[in-house]
Amino acid sequence: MHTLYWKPQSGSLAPMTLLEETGLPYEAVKVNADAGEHKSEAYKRDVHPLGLIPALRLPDGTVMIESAAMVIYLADLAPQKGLAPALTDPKRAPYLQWLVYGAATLYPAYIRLYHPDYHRVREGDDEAVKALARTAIDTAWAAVERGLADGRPFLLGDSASAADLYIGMMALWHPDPAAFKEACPKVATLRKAVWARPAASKALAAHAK
Ligand SMILES: N[C@@H](CCC(=O)N[C@@H](CS)C(=O)NCC(=O)O)C(=O)O
Repeated sequence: MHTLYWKPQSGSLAPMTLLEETGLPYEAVKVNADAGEHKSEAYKRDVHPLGLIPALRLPDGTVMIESAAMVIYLADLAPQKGLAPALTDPKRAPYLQWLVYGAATLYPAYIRLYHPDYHRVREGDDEAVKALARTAIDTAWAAVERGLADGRPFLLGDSASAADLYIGMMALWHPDPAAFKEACPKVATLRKAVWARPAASKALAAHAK
């Protein structure tokens, strides 16, 4: 059985979505982030060495960190669900590209926007950090929008993959939903399709609390 360490309104939405989509049995352990549980020595020792969420305990007891890695791992565990192109499928390359793009390009830009204090070198830096982050976020989304320019509903074509679920999570985090929908209508449509899925919507409802 897998165990997901999670909290509402966080990146644990992605692995929880995959757990729901794949139907793999799992236990969800809600981390009391308001009380700073994830910053405790015990949590850093036993769960996530950086004191972050999510973390996924595997059936053999080891713990996996990094949300995109969890998404790739879980999708591969349930090939019958069709959420991950096979290793030899030409779609495997763009699949991995968009997943890593989400993790390496979009996620850190959002962290800069919502936690400018993490990047503060001097008092008063926060507004500049946020402005640069907002530009980086919008530039990054424009590239995703271009990836859908041929009219495909999902990143790899006609059907949703785990990359859409991951990118669909990032699309929920934009600070200005109206501006986002106007600038990136195709991504907004993809986002709507992702969260209309019954399994995905269950994870989303848990994360809204
Ligand atoms: N690269 C990590 C990022 C994890 C991360 O930054 N999680 C945020 C929540 S979305 C967190 O735990 N923040 C708590 C904090 O910074 O104290 C991943 O993809 O799992």
